[in-house]
Amino acid sequence: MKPKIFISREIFGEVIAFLEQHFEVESNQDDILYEGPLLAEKLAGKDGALILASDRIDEAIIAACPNLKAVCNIGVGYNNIDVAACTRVGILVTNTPEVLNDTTADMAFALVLAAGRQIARGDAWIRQGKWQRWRFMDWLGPDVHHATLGILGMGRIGQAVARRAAGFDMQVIYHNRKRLPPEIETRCAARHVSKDELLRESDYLVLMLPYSAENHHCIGAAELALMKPTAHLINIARGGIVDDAALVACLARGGIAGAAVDVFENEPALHPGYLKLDNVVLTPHIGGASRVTRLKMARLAAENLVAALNGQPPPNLLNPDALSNRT
Ligand code: 8YV
Repeated sequence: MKPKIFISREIFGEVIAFLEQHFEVESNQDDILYEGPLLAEKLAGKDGALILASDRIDEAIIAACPNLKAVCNIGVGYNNIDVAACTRVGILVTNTPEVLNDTTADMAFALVLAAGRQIARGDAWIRQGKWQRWRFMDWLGPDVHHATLGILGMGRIGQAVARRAAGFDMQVIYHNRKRLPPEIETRCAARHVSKDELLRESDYLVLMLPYSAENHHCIGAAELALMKPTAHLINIARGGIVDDAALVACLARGGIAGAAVDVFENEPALHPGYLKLDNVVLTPHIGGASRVTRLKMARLAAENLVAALNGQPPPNLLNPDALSNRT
């Protein structure tokens, strides 16, 4: 008998077809968001799950689904999964690193340019019928070239952002818990600085760090107060890293010049203050959303699930300790 799996949200048909070669598949192609007990009901009796960032795998779900052996996330960030609880009961957890690096770095740069060069604001202004005559002295904003790009969280995506900055002759500074080896710093032309220095010096500060309890609100009122009034903040990492209420208040009083935000606390709900501001560019968590990349992510997650349920080590196993806790 084939193992049973649940695919939690709508994904590519070709990936479902691949999984059907290996498993008995129940798939939610109506894209209903199952939460808490409803998700537990769907996962009960399943051996594996292919899930997205919107699906929360917590202690209660784990306790309700004793057959579950593998949870494979389509996404590099996995703060939606209680990995420690999975490890304790031998559930293998995987993610999809690397395949989205360049797409997400492209988006980070798009947001740097959109925020600095007032692209969304200009677009909205034209659509509102406000463009009556062209004026030489209108729309005078900052440059991107030769500005200082700060990167908080210099993992694989942060490094890809840094490499793009070379094309704009930017100075790149970064802060990371662990300083990068010199050869990577050279390749990225990036200088390690303290978090305070990063906040003080950056003209464009890109957040690229994973969410964890430790990183919750790591950009709040105190950190924003250190930034230049001419600076722009770009959050493409995870909601919750920025205190949205503090950012809204700071943008409203001109504490920093602008922001671009792709990820929000409690998304898709967002702080209502964002909608009243014209110095923030808002996008709906689309950092990795190119067709090719999303397909690569879904395929990689599916390959992880096939390996995990066939007794092979999945390529992107996050909790190797779970292997020895399997019953
Ligand atoms: C994904 C992301 O599309 O990979 C991540 O961590 O934030 C996104 O690019 C999302 O997680 C889908 O589950």
